[in-house]
Amino acid sequence: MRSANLYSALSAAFPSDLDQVAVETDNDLHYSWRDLERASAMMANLLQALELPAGSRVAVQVEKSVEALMLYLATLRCGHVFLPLNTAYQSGEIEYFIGNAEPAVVVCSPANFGWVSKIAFKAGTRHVFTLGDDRTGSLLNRAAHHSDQHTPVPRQADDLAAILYTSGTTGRSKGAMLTHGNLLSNASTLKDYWGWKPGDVLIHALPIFHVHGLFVAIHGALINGSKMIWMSRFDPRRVIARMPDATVFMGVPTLYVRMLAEPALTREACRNMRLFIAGSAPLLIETFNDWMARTGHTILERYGMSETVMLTSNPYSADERFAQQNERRGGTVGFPLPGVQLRVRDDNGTELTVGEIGGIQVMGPNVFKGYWCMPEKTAEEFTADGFFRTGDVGKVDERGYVTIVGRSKDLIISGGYNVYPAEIEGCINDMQGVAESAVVGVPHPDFGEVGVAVVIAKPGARLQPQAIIAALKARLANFKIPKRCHVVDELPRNTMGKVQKNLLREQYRKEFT
Ligand code: MLC
Ligand code: AMP
Repeated sequence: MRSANLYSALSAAFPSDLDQVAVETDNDLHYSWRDLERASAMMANLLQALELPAGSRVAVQVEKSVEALMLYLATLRCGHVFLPLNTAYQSGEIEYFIGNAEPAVVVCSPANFGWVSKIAFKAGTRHVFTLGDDRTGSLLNRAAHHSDQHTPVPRQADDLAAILYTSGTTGRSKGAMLTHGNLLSNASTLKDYWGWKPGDVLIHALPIFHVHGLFVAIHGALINGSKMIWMSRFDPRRVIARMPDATVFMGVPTLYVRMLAEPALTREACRNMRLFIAGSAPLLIETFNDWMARTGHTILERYGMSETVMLTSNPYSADERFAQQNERRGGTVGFPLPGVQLRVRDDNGTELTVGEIGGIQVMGPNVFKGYWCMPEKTAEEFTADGFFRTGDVGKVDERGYVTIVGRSKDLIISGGYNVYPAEIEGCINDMQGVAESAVVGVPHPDFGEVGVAVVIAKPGARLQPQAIIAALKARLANFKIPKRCHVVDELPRNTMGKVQKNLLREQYRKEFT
């Protein structure tokens, strides 16, 4: 049978002249397609020399660098499973991921080797390498001894390519298992749907440990043989300054909000740009309209998840003949992508009709294989007829545009990162003197939404909000920390005794606006 290794499909699209620039970094390094091919081959040979069982996990928590991208490609090449981890995760979080995924290899930043290797060795991982964002680390040192030729290991479409951890509404994070087939089908669909063409250049300013930066952006460029202008971190001024050299940009709404605050964002600055894509969090209609007024460009909003990669998108087509079809509508996430079935159901599972609001369910070649080692959780999230329950609440209008109106999952999306109140509440409730807590999301001008913690003290205990925040900072990734904490006497409850988070959200709605 023909191999479905994702790397083979991506590299087949590399330009015939492998000496062209594939990635240009913000510190002026130029990597050719040949560099990507060779260096990822060397890393793949290193991984293969470790003689790991098929499907071994390679867990990676490193700063953004082109070498980290090569490590992803190397993992695909040798048929192992890539497990990217947010650089903000702290030791308790990393301990959980490593314990749950049992990776055979862990790669971390040189500065974190001490504590990460301790966790990894304790969990039974035998190989821990380091990789810095300045082309240093034991991974590169070791890979340098290996051949720069490597044939991708044959994989079937159903074989795992990556595991992305996504937090649960209750309990701990779940590892979404994505296959070579999931990722390739989505990348191919988006290449056509977004009209990728020769000469496109992508500005890549997102982190590479989540779906948006790792799959949507990187696969998009690679499968089109397009150059990437690679920014180690998002800086609105630098992105605007590079727009004349680029054609495509992808970002979470916060990035658009921050660029709008820059006077340098003008029609002239965007003159060569073809497409601005937004997703991962709701794009406010004001941002959509302001962007159009300032730049003359209509942001294309799309919707996806770790479990499904991309599900829906506003249309790209610039073909006048499809005027009805090609309008990008602010406030909507567009149409289900080709091959994706999307339906809206009420709580009893009854299919809803046009305009009715309910739970969004999806099916398609992009939908993941399940949660790593959690068959019960997986079963819970799928309907009897095989649709995945997204946990998003929405509606479909008469023309087929999908709008997301909310979430049935208790989730805050802050600057494009997901924060699960249950996890934060658990940490606060463990603190001395705390009787109970509730964390709710409230509007924020920069991050879209941020968490606010509302805490009740045990009788006789005195709690300081700042001390609670400081204690959380020591345990959790920084983006999860509530931006404010209130110590109160009681929480609003319904007749069943359940905390009414909607009332808290209302009460603190204006904290930041
Ligand atoms: C940083 N901070 C945040 C935050 N990012 N707080 C809340 N939410 C966030 N997203 C806080 C830090 O804790 C710190 O606080 C302060 O801001 C400065 O930190 P920083 O690291 O310097 O921030 P900055 O570089 O400005 O980062 C902001 C950002 C970043 C918006 C550029 O968050 C980002 O890159 N977001 C993109 C996330 C993303 O890629 N999501 C895709 C998920 S995939 P303090 O108090 O310590 O100073 C997905 C599926 C799909 O959802 O559909 O795409
Ligand atoms: P993640 O688990 O990080 O993959 O986040 C996926 C979630 O992000 C989805 O379930 C949605 O709630 C949200 N999301 C992604 N894109 C959009 C969008 N364009 N509009 C609103 N919410 C979005």
